[in-house]
Amino acid sequence: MWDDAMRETFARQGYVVVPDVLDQQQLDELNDVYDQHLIERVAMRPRLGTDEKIRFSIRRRETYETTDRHGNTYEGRRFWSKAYRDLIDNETMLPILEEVLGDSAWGHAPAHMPESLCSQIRLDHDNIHYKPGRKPSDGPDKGRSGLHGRPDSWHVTCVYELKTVGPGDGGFGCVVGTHKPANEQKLLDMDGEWRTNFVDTEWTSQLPNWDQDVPVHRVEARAGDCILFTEKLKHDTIPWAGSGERRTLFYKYVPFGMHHGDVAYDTNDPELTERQKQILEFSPCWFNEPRKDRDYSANPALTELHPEARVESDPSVLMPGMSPPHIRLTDETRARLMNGGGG
Ligand SMILES: O=C(O)CCC(=O)C(=O)O
Repeated sequence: MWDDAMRETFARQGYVVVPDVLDQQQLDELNDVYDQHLIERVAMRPRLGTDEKIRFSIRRRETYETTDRHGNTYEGRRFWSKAYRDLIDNETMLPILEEVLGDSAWGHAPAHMPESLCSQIRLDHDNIHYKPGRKPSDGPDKGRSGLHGRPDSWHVTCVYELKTVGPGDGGFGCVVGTHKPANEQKLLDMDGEWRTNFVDTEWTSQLPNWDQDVPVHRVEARAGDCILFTEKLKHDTIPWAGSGERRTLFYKYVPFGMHHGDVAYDTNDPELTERQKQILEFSPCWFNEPRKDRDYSANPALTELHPEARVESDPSVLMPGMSPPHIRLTDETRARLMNGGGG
């Protein structure tokens, strides 16, 4: 399935649709749990005082805390059943993820990551997007915040569609090729507010001066397909216009030792397999440092640098046109590494 043609498409576009990743039984199981959450949500709506038009979000509905063997606190479980757990190490997507996150030529893993760690990828967080089917009388759907993603990002996302996304429906959209800095520059050079005015829909329009060297794709997919995209790519949510529901799951992975959102999962869950636990567990040491807006003081292990940490990733290993991952470090760490030969 993951052959040179798909690799080439992914390298050129920054995303690729991997067809038929989930079979009908998996889809049924995933949709059953989804249905259950929707029913509970609808039952809650009158109590919450919301009305029909409010954007429907299931995220963060169910959270609870547990603590792992290192004393790290985990929160959140959201949609959880065997079918959801099995997505953590989906047999089609996992080898692909290990390659694009483990081989530094793709620009996600730092070039100085030792070979032995290359296959130890981590699920950093997951998201769930839902949209009810739309009628012509419904008001505008606003989509999201605007195009985001940067060529020096290091995470990769599996987008599982639980319902088919057809032509013009909306959902995942991206600017093809902008995971490469030379193409991103074409956006940066464009006059006008390109982040929000990137696509023609019933409610939005593309800038008239859009550079057609960097076309926008409204990505279609069948239920069971997985859209694999690199977060280097400029992407966003296109307003939903489909008459059917949008049911999409996002599983976001990082290379070993690279902090990103660090949502944290309960790795004590007895229902997880050993492999799933490994994929959910935090790395024991790091090649970058956490975001400044998080407090890691209670979890010093989450800030311990790997002995091979460097201030930047060697770009000579990259495929043509790609960017290395940005190695986020504090000024103090940077100075220390430079003085110690980690420059
Ligand atoms: O709705 C979508 O498919 C886009 C999601 C997105 O922007 C993201 O995952 O960062």
